[in-house]
Amino acid sequence: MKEEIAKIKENSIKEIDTCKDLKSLNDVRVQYLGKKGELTIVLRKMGILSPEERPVIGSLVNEVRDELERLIQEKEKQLKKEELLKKLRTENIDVTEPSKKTKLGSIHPITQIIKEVEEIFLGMGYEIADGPEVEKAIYNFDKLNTPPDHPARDVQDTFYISDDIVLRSQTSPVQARVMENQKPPIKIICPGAVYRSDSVDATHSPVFHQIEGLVVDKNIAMTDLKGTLEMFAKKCLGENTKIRFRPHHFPFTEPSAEADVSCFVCGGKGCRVCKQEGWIELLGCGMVHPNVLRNCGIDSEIYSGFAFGFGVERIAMAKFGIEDMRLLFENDVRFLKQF
Ligand code: 2NM
Repeated sequence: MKEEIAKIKENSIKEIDTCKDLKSLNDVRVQYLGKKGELTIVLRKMGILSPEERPVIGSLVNEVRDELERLIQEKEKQLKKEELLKKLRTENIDVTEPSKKTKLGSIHPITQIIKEVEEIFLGMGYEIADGPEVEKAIYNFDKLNTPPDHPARDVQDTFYISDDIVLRSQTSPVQARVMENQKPPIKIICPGAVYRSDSVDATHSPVFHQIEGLVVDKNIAMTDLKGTLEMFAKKCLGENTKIRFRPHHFPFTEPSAEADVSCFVCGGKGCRVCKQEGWIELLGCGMVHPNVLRNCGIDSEIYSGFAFGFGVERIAMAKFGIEDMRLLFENDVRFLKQF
């Protein structure tokens, strides 16, 4: 058996030495040291030996196995090194080759408008506030002077999560929360997504974006509202922009108005964008209803406020000349990269 082991040792050492790559080295390892390898088989045959011979042969096999493992490891190191050197010699990299152009994305037109409006109001000393899109009906409606029988609260118009939780239909619940938690003076704008149960068409989407503004302080009057909105319209749409107010109704403001701006495309002469009107409807606004102030813990005898709100999609469509609102939500890169 000793001779058998010596033969195995001699042969395997030769074979390890002549290996040219890692694959054949592994084959040699399996052939001698594997489960059915030649050296392993010798160990299995130890049963036929006398008790005196067993430890002698056993330690001899172990010695040979250790030796082979060491040689294989060494050879493996050497082969890996050779492989690397070969790669370095043959695979040269042309560092002067131009790289693939990284395609930069662009800011979504809705985000662009929101950022632009934020900058304008930050410049006038406003802060930006946000809050939950899944909102308590109390904040979305009741505190905003919109009673339970108001048509806006119908399931036809608002998405209900449960009887008293809705997807906010406006960003004013954020403002109700700020009024509850902060003492006047309050000067905030609230941009964000809002939800209404509308069917999709060129001018409607069940999710769209709004920016609402709120100012509450002592002696806030309608003139402050008009001056603020005029300033905003000029900064946003051009210094020559004119603004006009029409009476309107909202539950949360009294008096309420809608504001139009002179068409920033034709300057008021009439064109496709303003549908020959010369004016474009910009936003809704008004003096915060005393009930709203009271509902939010503000003394309406001491404080007054104005608020306004508009849809971002409508502004983006007018400004960028987009005729179908659906384009703003489909996120087709060919569309988006135009802006
Ligand atoms: C609008 C139009 C008019 C509004 C009112 C309030 C609050 F919280 F003070 F009651 N926030 N926003 C408001 C007023 C919003 O959007 C067309």
